[in-house]
Amino acid sequence: MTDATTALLDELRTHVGAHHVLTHDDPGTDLGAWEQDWRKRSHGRALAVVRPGSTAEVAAVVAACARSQAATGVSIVPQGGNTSMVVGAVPDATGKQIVLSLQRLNQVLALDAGNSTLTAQAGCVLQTLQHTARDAGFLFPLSLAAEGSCTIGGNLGTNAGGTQVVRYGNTRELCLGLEVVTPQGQIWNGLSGLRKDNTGYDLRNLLIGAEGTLGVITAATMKLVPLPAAQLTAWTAVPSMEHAVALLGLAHKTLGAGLTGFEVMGQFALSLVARHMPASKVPLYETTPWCVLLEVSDHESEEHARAQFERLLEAGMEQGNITDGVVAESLSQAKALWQIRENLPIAQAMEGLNIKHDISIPISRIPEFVRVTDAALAQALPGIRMVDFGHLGDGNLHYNVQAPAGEDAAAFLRAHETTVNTLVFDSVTRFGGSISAEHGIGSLKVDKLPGYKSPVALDMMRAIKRALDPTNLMNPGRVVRVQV
Ligand code: FAD
Ligand code: 2HG
Ligand code: ZN
Repeated sequence: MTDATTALLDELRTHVGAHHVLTHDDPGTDLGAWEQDWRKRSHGRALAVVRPGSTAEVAAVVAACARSQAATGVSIVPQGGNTSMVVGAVPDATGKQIVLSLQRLNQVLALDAGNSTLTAQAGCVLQTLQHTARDAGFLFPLSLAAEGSCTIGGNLGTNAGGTQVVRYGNTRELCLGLEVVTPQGQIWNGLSGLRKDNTGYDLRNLLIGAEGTLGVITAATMKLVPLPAAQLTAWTAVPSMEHAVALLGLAHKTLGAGLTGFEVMGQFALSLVARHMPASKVPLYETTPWCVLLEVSDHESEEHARAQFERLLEAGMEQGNITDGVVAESLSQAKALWQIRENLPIAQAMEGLNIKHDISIPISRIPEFVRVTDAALAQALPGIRMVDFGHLGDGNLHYNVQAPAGEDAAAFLRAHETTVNTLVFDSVTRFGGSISAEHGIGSLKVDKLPGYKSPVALDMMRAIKRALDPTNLMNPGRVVRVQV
């Protein structure tokens, strides 16, 4: 370690306290939890994991790193819950990156009932925001399977989607203000809670979805909505993706703004839950290619919601879009159905390493996309297994690929991941879609993006990155590569 690096680590200890600067040299310290990503796609080596306890400490850490960068070559990887799907929050292998963990900034700061807003520090776990809102009679509607460990800072960093976007929008739509530490270590307090503010460039929306490349989000003011009087869940069997899309149209018409979730799940994907989590009783999947999970929220009453749902299911059956279905009779039944859906990523991980896609396509074109792309993949790589599921209500599919049964998954990925990605992304492009609808670019897709994004858009992105972070201190090699 050079003198400059030793001096930097000493300075960081003075800012956050010695026991919040963790290094490999500390006896008995294992940094694996911060260095290994959730999907086990990358295990890097950090110079240190630094755990500030306040915004001022985050600013001091960033400023110290910025000052020493020329001498040390250090850079910063912001990390929340480390549930990134695209290797966005772990260090690379150089041993020169600081993991800036936001986990100690975990407080809800304020709930303004009159303004229907909640302000929380960036390291606050999503579930804490949900519970705090509920205790005050509100709903915080961001919902995803990682909600017990992902943080609001990470949700904002990735502009996370989840299972209620069809009604409430992505994280960006739920955010009214941010507090941010800039790459120079300055603090921007934009926690206004205002619903309207046209005083120039929208810095809040620029920082959201920037994956930690433009600054560190330290706190956020989020919108709350009234708690619905009732929420109901239905699980249906549908005979094809065409029918699933037709059912979505019918659900919009019948339920109006009440349609809160519309998730599609392929037979093979569900079979993985049944195999790896035998305690979950997966309904209907054995005899149908697709199941759809629907959620309605109602501001009148449970009876009203049930009547609407029954109307939808009857019409769906008459039109042949649904072949069978169940409406959850209790909250615990509804939870069990959602649990099956939310367990899909874990069941897929239990099946082995895999190739994930979080693509979006205009909804009307999804059936043809799936047919054409499934066929092309099957021809290119006979035996591969498609783990398809996702947020059909938002036109967002997790069009995932698992190695052929019995084949070594790591070897399959090494040999074929590029072929699979290229084939899928080319097809997405032909269908007018996006190669990432929710998980972001991270480092897994950073070298793919230039092939699928307009060069003009990429130039603007690089110009923004260079203007805000001219020395490439913040999460380099993520989203867009720049030369400094
Ligand atoms: P991390 O993984 O720690 O970080 C993610 C990115 O944000 C990184 O680039 C990181 O540098 C940056 N970042 C983190 N904190 C900050 C901060 N304070 N300031 C600036 N940048 C920051 N995503 C969806 O969109 N929809 C889903 O339905 C969904 N389901 C998931 C289910 C499972 C089981 C898992 C494991 C992941 C899922 N994800 C989903 C992916 C993941 O993006 C989200 O879980 C979440 O948004 C990441 O939050 P995190 O705190 O774990 O962030
Ligand atoms: C989900 O919708 C997440 O469950 C994860 O976005 C998707 O595992 C996946 O591919
Ligand atoms: Zn998703």
